[in-house]
Amino acid sequence: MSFKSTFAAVLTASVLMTSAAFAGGIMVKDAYARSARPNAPTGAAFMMLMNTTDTDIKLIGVRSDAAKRVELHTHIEKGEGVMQMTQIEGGIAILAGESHMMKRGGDHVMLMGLNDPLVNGETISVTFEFENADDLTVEIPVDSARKPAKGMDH
Ligand SMILES: [Cu+2]
Repeated sequence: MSFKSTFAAVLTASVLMTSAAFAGGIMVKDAYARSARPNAPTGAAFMMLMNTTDTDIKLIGVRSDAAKRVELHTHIEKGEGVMQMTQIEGGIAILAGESHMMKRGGDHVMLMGLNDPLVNGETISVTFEFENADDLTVEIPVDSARKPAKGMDH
């Protein structure tokens, strides 16, 4: 990805999220969604969740019209380098003043039964539900070509 398009994506994301971020105390940064291949029935979304408050906040769920089922997933090591996806039980704690990365090979938002295939350049709307903060809806750009920050692919 070129510097120019990266900059544009970051700019778009920050403009979209500025107002929501202060409402709920959670800021979502650098979000993107992708499918492993075109027309795949599933996809995933990745982002950084920043807790801008001085109280721990727990992410307890996600929902989206983009897919029939939306879940918080993580990867667990099954031994011998084999990773398996599993649904996260009990939510994800985002500690006061800290951030939590939802990234490839780690925690992620799983989109199962996509209503439409994810198309690069389009956006999907994802709502994050917190135990002790307002819901936060984020427009997440689709970028299936994006390389993982590091580590394994989804
Ligand atoms: Cu998953």
